[in-house]
Amino acid sequence: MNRTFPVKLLLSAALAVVPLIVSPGCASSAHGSTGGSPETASPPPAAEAKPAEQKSAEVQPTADDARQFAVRVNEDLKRLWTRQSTAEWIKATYITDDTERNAALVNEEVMGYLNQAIKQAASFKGVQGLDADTSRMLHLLRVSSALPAPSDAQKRAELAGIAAKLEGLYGKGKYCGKDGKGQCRDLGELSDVMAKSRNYDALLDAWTGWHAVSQPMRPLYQRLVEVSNEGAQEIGFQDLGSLWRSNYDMPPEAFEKEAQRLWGQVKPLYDELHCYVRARLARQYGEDKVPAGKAIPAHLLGNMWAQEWNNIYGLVEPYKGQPSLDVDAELKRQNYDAIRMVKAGETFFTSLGLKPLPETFWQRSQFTKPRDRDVVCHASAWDVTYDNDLRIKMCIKSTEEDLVTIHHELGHNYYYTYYYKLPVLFQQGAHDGFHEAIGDAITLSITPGYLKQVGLLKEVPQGDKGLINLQMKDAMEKVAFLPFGLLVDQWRWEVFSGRVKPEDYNKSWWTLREKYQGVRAPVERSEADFDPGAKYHVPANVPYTRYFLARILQFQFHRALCQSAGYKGPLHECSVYGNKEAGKRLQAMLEMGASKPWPDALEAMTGQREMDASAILDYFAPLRRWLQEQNKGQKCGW
Ligand code: X8Z
Ligand code: ZN
Repeated sequence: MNRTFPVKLLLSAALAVVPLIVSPGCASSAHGSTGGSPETASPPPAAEAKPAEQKSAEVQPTADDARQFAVRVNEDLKRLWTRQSTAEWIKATYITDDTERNAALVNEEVMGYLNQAIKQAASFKGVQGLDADTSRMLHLLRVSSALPAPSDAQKRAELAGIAAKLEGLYGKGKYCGKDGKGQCRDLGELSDVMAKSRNYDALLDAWTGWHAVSQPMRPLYQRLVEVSNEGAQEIGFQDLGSLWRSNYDMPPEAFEKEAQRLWGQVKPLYDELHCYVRARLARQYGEDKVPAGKAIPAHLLGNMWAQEWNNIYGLVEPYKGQPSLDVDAELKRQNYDAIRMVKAGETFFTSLGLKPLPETFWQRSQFTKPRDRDVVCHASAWDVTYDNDLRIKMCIKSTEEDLVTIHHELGHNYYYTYYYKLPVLFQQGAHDGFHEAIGDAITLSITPGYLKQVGLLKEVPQGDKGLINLQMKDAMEKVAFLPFGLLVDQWRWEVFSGRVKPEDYNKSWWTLREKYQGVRAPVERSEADFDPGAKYHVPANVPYTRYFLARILQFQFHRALCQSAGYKGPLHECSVYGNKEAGKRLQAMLEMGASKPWPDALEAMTGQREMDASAILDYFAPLRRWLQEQNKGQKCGW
């Protein structure tokens, strides 16, 4: 296996290396996500690389060469990724042609660097005596970009430009009425309609209006697929989907099976919820609009993508006359503003003994939507300099949904703050699903008892009826999401592999939405539409399976935190608020970052080495029994 290679070239190239580009993504380190973000660095200029090549002799690389190479790459990447996420931050908080071009240029540079560095790293394959850290860093380097570019400079520039444009189209997206002459509404306003309106036609109008925003993305996306696939192939992957699936410390084929195994565990619970909710929607909108035995029209579930259904809890509430679970109303009544909501989130983390957020977090974050410019409102968390420069970027509204999202984002920030001293290649979650699960695991401790304590609920629901109401509300958020969490990348994996061709992009999207979620397009769609692009993570190129994994992992984490707090009761009643032992357990995992394969991190936290849906199933056991009763005699399924 030992191959010879020009050591001097490799090292001098590394020295000359320019930055990479990574995307700050929604969460984990900028490079984890998009194309739009941190991804590239320009390759070492030929003029600098050449002389080294001429001088160097072909020698066998040693483990020490590999170690030095990894050290250098970490240094380069820290510099490059910082430049990248700085440009990305500016762009996301001020979308203009200039900030887009600026970000694209940095991304181009980062992509160039990565392409070169990864190829160089391949020369260490088979080197004897590599230490575990170095070997892991070389692996992480190879899978570090969600949008790899080919070495062709023109294509790299094209790809960076496309990525920036796609995210910009999403961020600037507005619907100005059917004739284009009405009042223009952005995603936030249209989402309010989806959440609050119970008028079939008003919902349909908001849904179709937003889904028109993504039509112009289609040719750009098609090209993004072609060029990034080429980039992935250059560094040895079959296609970009295979690169994404190689990020889980197991072969990509095994990961595909793993995701299906977990889905198989939770699908029966989802099916029961779907059946019950459909029957309630039929009562609201009529059997003709929501027929039994058929998929549910996608615009009736309170959310633009029908991914979480908690906004229509009022339509499905099992028992009327129980104490209200309406946190929105209390937030409004008590004039909670954005800062107060974020402070409430921080308080939960510090109650576990974790440190407060740095002062700069409060100075540099974007908490609310600026009135004077376009921004990317999709929530995200950042460490811009990979050095504890924590921020969130949100357009906070005083709703329970945003309170939950704040905890989610702070979970990312707490990961960052506990691993920022590691080399940048280790500044990631154990896998990306871990990163997404931290804040959510914390929100599982936001029980009615806790909410009452902080004055956001007047009364804690009691007895069986209270419990079922509460579980229904949670399930409408957590369980409803599962199939959506899985299908977004099922679609992209097929697109990247070429199994789905551009002429079938939209059709295949709806096939998967129906298959997994049991929802259908509310109006006829065609290949003039590009409905996947109406979901942020597609134009922003952020892999999505992480959220599916996180929905399962967060319950596993919650169970482990409760155990370390010495809690013995039913999982759904546990809150670790204020428990320092739980905090220590959490911190131990956060500090590991990506320095070890994820089963090691999972074991440190939970004692288990496998992802396991039994915790989410345990948690919802009372509701599941209740749903089975309710659904008796119903024509479930679709
Ligand atoms: O994108 C996010 C976070 C940022 S990582 C707000 N989430 C997914 C989504 O909004 O679609 C959190 C839940 C799923
Ligand atoms: Zn996130």
